[in-house]
Amino acid sequence: MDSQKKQSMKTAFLNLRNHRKAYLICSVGQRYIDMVEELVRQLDKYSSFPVFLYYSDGQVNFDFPNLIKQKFEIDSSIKYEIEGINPESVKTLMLTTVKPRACKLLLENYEVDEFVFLDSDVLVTPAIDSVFLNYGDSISNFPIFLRYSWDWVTTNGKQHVADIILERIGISRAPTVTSLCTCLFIANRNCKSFLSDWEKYCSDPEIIKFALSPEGYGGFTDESVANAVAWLYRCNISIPTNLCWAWKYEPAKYVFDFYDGIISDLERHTSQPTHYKLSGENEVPFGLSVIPERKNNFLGFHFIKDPETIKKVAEEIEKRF
Ligand SMILES: [Mn+2]
Repeated sequence: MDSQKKQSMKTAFLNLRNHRKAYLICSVGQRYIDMVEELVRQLDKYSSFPVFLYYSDGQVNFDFPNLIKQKFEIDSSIKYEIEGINPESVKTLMLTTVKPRACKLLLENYEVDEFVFLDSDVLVTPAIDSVFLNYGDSISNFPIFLRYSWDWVTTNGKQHVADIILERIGISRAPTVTSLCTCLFIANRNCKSFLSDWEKYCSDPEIIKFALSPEGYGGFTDESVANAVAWLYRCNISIPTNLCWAWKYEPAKYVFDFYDGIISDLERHTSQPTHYKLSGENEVPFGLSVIPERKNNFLGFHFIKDPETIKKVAEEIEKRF
């Protein structure tokens, strides 16, 4: 994209609505803090909105004009004594409260009205600002999350931790929402109560106890809780799976080869006909690697954690989007 065109698009965004917008990233531990340097560099290049990096247990060793660094403390004072359960495991689970807490702190401490949250292992394309444009006006009292390409909540034999949360809340699954991913979402000030509930159930001793018990499904993350709370709020909007799971460089090249018409052997996604799915070696198992039909809707890659691969994929995006 030439820089003049990019600048006029940015101006259009800024004039569109009077909301103060920002990106939010949250990294705990040096490995994750170092991992986001490339993502922050991309946002500096592709967006004019500020980027807030909430971090703990480490140092931020990079700077960008758009970057606001905010150190925060993990609440380690909470000590759940759960019989037969290692306190260290409880502590690890407490890290699942970090995402909603960073969101709340951002809204409480800065004049930000609306933000897009991105996981530390996300890389974006220049289309990332379109999330504000396409979904900002649709936020009511819950965040709008990226949807999974399949419905994980209904595909395991064991009782899912989300169901335990629903039992405690006293509601049943709502048919209106699909499985949601917490790696990318947009939220605003009207979502404060959702964010508090999300944080509360992440640190609920009964839920933690279940998650760590042999009967519990192991997938206890902030994501299980977010899905349960989404049912509580009857979330009925999601962002299509416009982020592609990848863990190597080759799938990223493959995606752009497809958009450039160099290859054409991608299959349509059966439940999302506007999307294609990667397969074989290019796929992150199982069925996670999905791309939208149109390149303009493609938001980036998720799940790449190796520093060298991150660099290579970011270069590929810069060259070929
Ligand atoms: Mn992630």
